[in-house]
Amino acid sequence: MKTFYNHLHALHHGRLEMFRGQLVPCFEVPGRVDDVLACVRARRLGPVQQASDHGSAMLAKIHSASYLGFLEHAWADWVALDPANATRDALPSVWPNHGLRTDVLPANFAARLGRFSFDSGSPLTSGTWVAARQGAFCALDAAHAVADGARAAFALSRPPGHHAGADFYGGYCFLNNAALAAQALRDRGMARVAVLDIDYHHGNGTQAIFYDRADVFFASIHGDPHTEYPFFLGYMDELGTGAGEGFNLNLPLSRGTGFGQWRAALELALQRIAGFRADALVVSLGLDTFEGDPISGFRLRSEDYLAVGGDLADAGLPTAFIFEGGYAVVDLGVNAVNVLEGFEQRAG
Ligand code: SP5
Ligand code: ZN
Repeated sequence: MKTFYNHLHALHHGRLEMFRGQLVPCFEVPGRVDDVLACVRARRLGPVQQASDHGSAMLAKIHSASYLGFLEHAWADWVALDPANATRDALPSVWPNHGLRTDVLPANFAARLGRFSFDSGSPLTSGTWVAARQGAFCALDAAHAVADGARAAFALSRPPGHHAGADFYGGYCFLNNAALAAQALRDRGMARVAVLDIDYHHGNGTQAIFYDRADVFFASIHGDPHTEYPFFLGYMDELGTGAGEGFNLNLPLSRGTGFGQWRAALELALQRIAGFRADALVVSLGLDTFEGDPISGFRLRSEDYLAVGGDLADAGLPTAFIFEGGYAVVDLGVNAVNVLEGFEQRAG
């Protein structure tokens, strides 16, 4: 399969994230994608190409104009707030929560950082907008490749996307690549699109974007939010709303879950996707379900990912793989390419 590689990803390079009262080195680092790219090449998965420019208007199909404007100018505004900010990444420290107003957009940039984010673990850097925008184009190209008849395509990019909503960032994510791919497939005439999120963390942004829609089914297998990030979404009783009721499926699993139980959840999700009669599948491919992941709690092993790819191929759908989380950098390439190779072997 073709890989659409974000050649600008390293322009987003956060240094420190807030964790329990301390600034700690970022887990979401450029080396993640470099390692996967090396494996894609070494194992000859297929051609690697840069994404074409789809223009910023495409992004507005998923994200609000005010959020996109905020992101585009964020770095300049951050430095304008204080020239010394040029040497440090932007992190929010105040949020319009708990009865505070979200209908006003203060001029102060620290306030706007909080208005458009939900955590302090996602540094915004000088190159974040350019890198995230190019990454969104990779996801759009992968969707178009699938719409043009490819059995599958891979968007290899960072920053990841599934925690980003229509007007907020967080969880290392700024633009929701999987949602953009799903929307592109809809726009290309696929009547029903399923998004299957297998990152360790619940895809709260993707769920929120499609929560009231019946044309995009969202399913997610993730660490139980009672104990795992992002904590405030991803429970089993979230079924969708309005026209979207019945088109959202959360399968939370306890910290410590191994492949047997995880795979049973995958089978359930795929059954529901088959029942939905999806025309195409978008996979939010996080590899932080790996036993060696430094910030996550499932126990999948490298060889398990070959079986995951095979199970996904058995769904029989044109599939766009969108790279998400995964922080065990040395194993990340092997694990990601195992999924993709497992898919290709079964797809024949
Ligand atoms: C895309 C994605 O996987 N985002 C995950 C965001 C998780 N952010 C909070 C992680 C807190 C990590 N702290 C772990 C410290 C271990 N000593
Ligand atoms: Zn994750």
